[in-house]
Amino acid sequence: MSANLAPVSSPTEESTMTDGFNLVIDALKLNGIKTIYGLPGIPITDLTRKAQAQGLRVISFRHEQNAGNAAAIAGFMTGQPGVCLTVSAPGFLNGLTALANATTNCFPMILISGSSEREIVDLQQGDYEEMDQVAVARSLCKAAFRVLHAEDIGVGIARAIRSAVSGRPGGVYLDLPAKLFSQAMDAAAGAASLIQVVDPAPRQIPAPDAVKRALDLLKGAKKPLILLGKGAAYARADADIRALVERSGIPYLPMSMAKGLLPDTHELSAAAARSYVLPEADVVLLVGARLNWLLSHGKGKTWGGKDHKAWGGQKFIQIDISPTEMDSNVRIDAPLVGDIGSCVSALLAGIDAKWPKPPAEWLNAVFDRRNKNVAKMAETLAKDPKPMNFHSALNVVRDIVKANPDAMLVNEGANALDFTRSIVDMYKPRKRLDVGTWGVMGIGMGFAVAAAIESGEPVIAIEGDSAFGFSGMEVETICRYNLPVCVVIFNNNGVYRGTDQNLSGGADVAPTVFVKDARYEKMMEAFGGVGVYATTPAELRKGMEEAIRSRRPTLINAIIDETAGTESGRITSLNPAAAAKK
Ligand code: OXT
Ligand code: ADP
Ligand code: MG
Repeated sequence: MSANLAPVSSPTEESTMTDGFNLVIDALKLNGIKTIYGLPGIPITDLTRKAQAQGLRVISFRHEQNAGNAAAIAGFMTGQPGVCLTVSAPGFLNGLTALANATTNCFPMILISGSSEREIVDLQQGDYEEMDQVAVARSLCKAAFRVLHAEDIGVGIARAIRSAVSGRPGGVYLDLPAKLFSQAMDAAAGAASLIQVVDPAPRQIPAPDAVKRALDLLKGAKKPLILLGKGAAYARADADIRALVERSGIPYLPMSMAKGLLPDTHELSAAAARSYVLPEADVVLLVGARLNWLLSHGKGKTWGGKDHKAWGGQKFIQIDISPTEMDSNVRIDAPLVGDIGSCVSALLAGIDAKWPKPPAEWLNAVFDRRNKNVAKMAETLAKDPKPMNFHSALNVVRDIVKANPDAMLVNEGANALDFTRSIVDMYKPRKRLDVGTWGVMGIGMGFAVAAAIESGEPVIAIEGDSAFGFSGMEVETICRYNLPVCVVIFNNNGVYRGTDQNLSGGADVAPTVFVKDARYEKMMEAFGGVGVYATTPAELRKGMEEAIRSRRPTLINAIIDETAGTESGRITSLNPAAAAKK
């Protein structure tokens, strides 16, 4: 939290008094919160007005889920909790998906929601937007609090901040009933009741014996591998993580949102040899990555196991702030519990010039495989098929990102997601924001808005046409705040493809198919932004270059071969029908 913002008690008309509205705003400002993402209405409309009047930036959305996603990713980008503000019951519920997603992804976020009268809600007497919101939220976030008295606002906000950012970060719910806002209290007592949180995310130093155990295991490895997850990106230990990789000389694999922690073009990157290194490695160091479905639970064929449940024989070292993450899927031989910054620097202290580099046989095998895959990919990218496909379009995006490494990249869809991840290299940490742990559609425009606001850099959002539809109305928000966002819709006329047939032979189109040749770019034009219709890589390139240059809100409708996608992209095997055949 910023330490230099003094409490700014903003008295009401009677200058010696303050109220709930002002205390909430003062408490947020005192703790360095600069932006509220939300959607106004009863009972928080005046809170948004007053917050704006008192210097907080209030970004107003068209749907709370998008505001919530914006707050969540702001939390990931800054390490401070992103704040989302919603109205009671339905607005709160709209924000709740984002809160749950933030918690699942370990993004620090606070959902603040107005609520109806406790006395009426608890007797279920049918208040306006009646709901016991704390009870509903509790199971979907790290912590849920309700503040009933103005003098407790400082404590409520302090507890929400600490809960969101300390230990494993996540989502927190803060319930503020309507009556609280108008409660008056003495201004001096109000100011004194606020808390500026000291050291909100305390370091957690790993135990020396745990560090030694990890180093011993790593040193003895014949085929070591480092796996970097989004926890490593969140930890902001960029220089030490790079030093760990480079000094140890161990190949590394970035998870999706860890791409760019080291540039994807780094000589030790094994990203293009993923299916080779996972089963082959003998010791794997996990840094802020969970052995969940995205890593096939650390076992099975992906890891060289003889069937889909069998252990592949790897030994694991896991760095994580959450002790109970250890052994969640397979045995963790060397748990290293602590914050990533402290753990990595402790490991580094044991990796000196005499540290044995991994055997050349292993390195050669990994880099041969990687170089072959990269060369094969280069051939595919050089083709110029008609109609344009995912590869030829992404060849353009890849160049644009290379030329603009500070730009933020937001990405969702199935094929539009998976191809972008493997084709578009990232060069800097925390630039790639995507569907994360849940593979959730709908993060696109909320993430894009927050990425622009929090970074000030141009934002490129690569969106499947289905994915875009979940948050598409926020193009108005992007235009309203004149944000430098370039949305590129990979339009293949549907979910995965545009070619499915109705199996009954009836008149309705298949469930995965959309209106053909939809003119999405006109949505952006409707609100004063730039719309581009692109059927070739050259048109796409021109549109993207102009968007980055002008910083004007732009939507490029990139027409992709409707036959090009595969069912569920790279995760076809998770479809029940496909899984049953395995
Ligand atoms: O090693 P191999 O040979 O295997 O090759 C790998 C790498 O080595 C190689 N590679 C490279 N080669 C050359 N050069 C370079 N630089 C390079 N880098 C890598 O490439 C391959 C792949 O590498 P990768 O990606 O690292 O490896 P892999 O095996 O794919 O990794 C496994 C995973 C699991 C880690 C990875 O696949 C992953 O992260 N997947 C995430 C998948 C995901 O989350 N998908 C989104 C959900 S799908 C589905 O649920 C959808 N829905 C339902 C729905 C959802 N999700 N949410 C809500 C709220 N409602 C409904 C919907 C509706 S998707 C969807 C919409 C889809 O339609 P759209 O129109 O939006 O999208 P389109 O499909 O485009 O039409
Ligand atoms: P990915 O999807 O990239 O594999 P995950 O979200 O599964 O990443 O894992 C991130 C992990 O990082 C979580 O288990 C979380 O507890 C951990 N984590 C987050 N921040 C820190 C930190 N500062 N120090 C240590 N561990 C962290
Ligand atoms: Mg599609």
